[in-house]
Amino acid sequence: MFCFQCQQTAHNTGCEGNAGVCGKKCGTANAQDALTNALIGLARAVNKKTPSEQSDRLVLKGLFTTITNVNFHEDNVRKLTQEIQAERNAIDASAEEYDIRNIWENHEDIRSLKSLILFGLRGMAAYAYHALALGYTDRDVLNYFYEALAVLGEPSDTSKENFERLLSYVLKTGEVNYRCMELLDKANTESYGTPVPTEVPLTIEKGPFIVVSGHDLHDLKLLLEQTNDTGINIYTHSEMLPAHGYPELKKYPHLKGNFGTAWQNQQFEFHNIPAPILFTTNCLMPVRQSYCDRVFTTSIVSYPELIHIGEEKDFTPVIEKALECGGYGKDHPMYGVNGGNTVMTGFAHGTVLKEAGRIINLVKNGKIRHFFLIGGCDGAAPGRNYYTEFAKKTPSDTLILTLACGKYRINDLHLGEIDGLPRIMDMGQCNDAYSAIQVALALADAFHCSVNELPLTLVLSWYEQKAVCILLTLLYLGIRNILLGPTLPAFVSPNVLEVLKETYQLTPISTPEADLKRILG
Ligand code: SF4
Ligand code: SF3
Repeated sequence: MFCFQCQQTAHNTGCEGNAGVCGKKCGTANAQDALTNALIGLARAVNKKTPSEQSDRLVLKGLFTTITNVNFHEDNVRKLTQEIQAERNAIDASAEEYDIRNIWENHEDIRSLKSLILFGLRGMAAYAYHALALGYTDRDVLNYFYEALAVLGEPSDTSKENFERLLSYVLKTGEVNYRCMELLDKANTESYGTPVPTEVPLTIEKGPFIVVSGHDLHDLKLLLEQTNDTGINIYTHSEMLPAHGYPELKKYPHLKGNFGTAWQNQQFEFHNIPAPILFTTNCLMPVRQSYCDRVFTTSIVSYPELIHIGEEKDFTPVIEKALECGGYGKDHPMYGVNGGNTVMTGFAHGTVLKEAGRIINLVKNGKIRHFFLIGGCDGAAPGRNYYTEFAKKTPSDTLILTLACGKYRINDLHLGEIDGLPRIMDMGQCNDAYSAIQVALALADAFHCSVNELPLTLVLSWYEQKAVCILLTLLYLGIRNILLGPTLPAFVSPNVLEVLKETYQLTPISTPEADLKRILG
């Protein structure tokens, strides 16, 4: 096997041998490569024809399946590959597959640029899939998957023209992902309303409950409906936390609070948990003995021997397990990583921009000196303490916007308020980077300047491939001076890094003190 798509890749070079750091086994990794080969075959078959709904769905499922911590089930990956091959044969059996090893073994710059495109497509497919689950699609977004997959399968030499062409596809992936995040924002807010600021308890009330993890709001909504009046409470986990801000989800009184912190802590937070856990997307870790009989998967997530809830979304097995486990005998307080017992969410662009006038005045009269967007994925790397320390050291006249599961490093800190606005405002899941962009654009408009001239710094943490597509969107939008950590991607070659540094001043994090000093002058 060879895989180097995520931040925790072995030695920051690549996972090889019998299994990856994430627990993905060699057989599954090779099956995912074969799946990607088949997707390129399908893209070649479609080649400018109008694809069927079935092709679109298979492309999204296929790419989503290969995201880190989504699918550990070799047989299911192979079954999906066969479906993709059958679809290709039905369209154009002469279209050939591609061998992804041609990318892994290519010149490091070609490998780097094609990896940026491929991993960006994987992240974007997840967002397109969530939008599709709510009935929202965008033909241009869908078409781009075929176009870019076909580009991955083109022979590549190391000429300057080819470097430039692939680089243009890297940025185009960011451009299309912007549209895709916009689509998902529309799908989420039209389906569930504009998020409103909401305080979320971290205490688990006594009695039966279900923990829901991942990003899929549609799955959560269906589970809330099916558990109505059953006496079972529902708790979000990890990236599901922002669900509490949506009016159409928060109206369910049994959506009670949030369980635990970010994904990398699940193996000890789920130890002996008296309740089932439903994974709707990443990040699932290899399950431990003390709770493996309680983990359920749905949608694209899959793991050998766990019960999978199929497309009919009948959650009866999860509900029965919740009643069987019974929950805690009395209220069970839990705490964030800094010891807090509640967290806030719901500051999406619709809500923040309602306060735009007030925020602009606070900037003009010097009460807000700087904005930080501390966003991205959490993970196990020790260097990720940087983000907690950074937030703690920000001066009291600065505002922090958060996104994605990296927020768990800081979301239980109480850093006070500026004129009634909490200093930490959570904008939502990783895909809600769209919200942050809308706020930045509105501020730039109000101050008649570019986003790069705003008193705003993006301090990003990355782990999996959704973070890749978001980074590409920010680069496409021309946003400079982004701080990135905890390490730089193994798939960014020195030459490609040079371009990113030169053109966008993309900067690796150093220490919170040094970075803050430089930013705030
Ligand atoms: Fe390694 Fe990350 Fe790939 Fe898992 S997803 S095999 S940890 S690079
Ligand atoms: Fe987290 Fe896995 Fe990326 Fe959506 S849940 S941000 S890591």
